[in-house]
Amino acid sequence: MSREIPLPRDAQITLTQHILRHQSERFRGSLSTLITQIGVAAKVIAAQVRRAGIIEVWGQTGEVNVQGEEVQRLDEIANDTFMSVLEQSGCVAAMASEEEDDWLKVPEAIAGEYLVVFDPLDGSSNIEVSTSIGTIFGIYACSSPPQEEREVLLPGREMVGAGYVIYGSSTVFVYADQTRVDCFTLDPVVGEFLLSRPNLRMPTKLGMISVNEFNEPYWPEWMGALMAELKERNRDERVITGRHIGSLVADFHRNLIKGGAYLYPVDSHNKRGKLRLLYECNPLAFISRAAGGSDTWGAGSVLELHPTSLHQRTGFAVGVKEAIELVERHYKREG
Ligand code: AFP
Repeated sequence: MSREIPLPRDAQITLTQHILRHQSERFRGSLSTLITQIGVAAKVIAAQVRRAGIIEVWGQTGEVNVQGEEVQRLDEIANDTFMSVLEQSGCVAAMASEEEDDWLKVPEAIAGEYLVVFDPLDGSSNIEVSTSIGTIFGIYACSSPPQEEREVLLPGREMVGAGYVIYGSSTVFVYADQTRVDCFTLDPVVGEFLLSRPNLRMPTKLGMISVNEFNEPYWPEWMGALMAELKERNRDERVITGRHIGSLVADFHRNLIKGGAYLYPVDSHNKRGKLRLLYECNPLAFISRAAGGSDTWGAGSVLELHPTSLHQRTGFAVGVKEAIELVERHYKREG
């Protein structure tokens, strides 16, 4: 007599199995392969990060990237790894990287049907001090391979999925489609990402704020007023604490799990904002919203902005809904 095979416990479900099980009919097939391939790139990068300090990946290459920042060796390794895995995946038509001046077109013979935008190594100034860093990515479906830059400059709301990888005390892979966010942890023994936090939801209670407070002299007035209002909540009892790593992706991950908000407004030193719309803000805004959180550039979601250049920057706040509403209220009053 036959019997049904019992479903494995959640903790034993691999990234590939999970993606195949939850993929909507519309994107079945190639998108699952793409996400699996991003998982492969993440494992290769994680292996390099883990050995930083032992193998020669610390330090700068001597080059300056399109953002005007010193390129770290690990930045370059992560970028090359990500680009080569995406190109060879057969799922990608074009890509844009924070580390590259221009967008890249995949040769037609091996091109697929997705556009991927990514920051290969966010928080790279933390590499040498062994603090969490990560890769952020956003995925768009393209009906035909992009031929011109304007076809790559898509608003974030058109993404079909987004995610990030954190190389921290463990390596985690977070992936979101419009409906759910799941977190996988790399089991270094078996070399697989296993489902560790299914259907992640952002807490509704605000418990922490991530902001570089030493930017205060450059802040617009509304930012000072917002911070004062938040600090006032602690008068009788500490209900909010400050947590800021300086690795947006790691700060976001902690806020997603524990209930917090990350703030980086436009200021007098960063007149157009510091964070990059395509590679950092859009994917994290997408994930935040899929998890029940929110985001804003000041008066609306960054996902609604129509990018005009690849390396466009923006003011950004992301996290618990209540905090984002407060940001928008202050921005409106004084912005
Ligand atoms: P890097 O990848 O160049 O280290 O940039 C990191 C980042 O974009 C973001 O992850 C941080 O939260 C932010 O910069 C920190 O910038 P400040 O030093 O201006 O606070």
